[in-house]
Amino acid sequence: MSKPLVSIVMGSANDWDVMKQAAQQLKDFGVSYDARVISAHRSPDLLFDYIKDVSAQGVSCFIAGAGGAAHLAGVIAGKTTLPVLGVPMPSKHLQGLDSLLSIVQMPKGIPVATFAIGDAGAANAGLFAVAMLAINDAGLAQRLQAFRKKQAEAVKATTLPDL
Ligand code: RP5
Repeated sequence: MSKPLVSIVMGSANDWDVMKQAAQQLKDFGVSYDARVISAHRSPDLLFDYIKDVSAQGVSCFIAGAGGAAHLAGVIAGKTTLPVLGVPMPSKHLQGLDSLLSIVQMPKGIPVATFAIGDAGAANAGLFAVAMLAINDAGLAQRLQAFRKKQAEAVKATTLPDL
């Protein structure tokens, strides 16, 4: 793939099943991305180096997926002024409520845009990144309009079964 416009980072390979929904949206819209596993607590040095490297390559934003204490998005946001989109992973014991509250409760001054728990949040983070990039890309904006139109048409064409 060409130089990434979006960076997708997740704390564990176990997050990929969810985070691939973000990657899929970007792929569908032809937006280049870099996706990788880097843990804020298991490999903090690697994370800091990566943020520097990928920022120098010209990414526009980060999508970070993490579960549990879920500090990955906040740590990335602390190291860059690029927008950071946080996706809470569904966790085993608290079903992702822990991840959601951790990511959404960033203290004032270092924002993380927080999405829904799981698949919908990951897909929407991808779509949100597309929307941000579409501000300066007329072709992308047109494809996003077409995507929305298709969704609206699908709703319009929906019928309910007879009783
Ligand atoms: C976080 O801890 C990851 O984002 C993952 O969601 C969670 C559990 O990690 P694993 O034990 O599944 O590798 O770092």
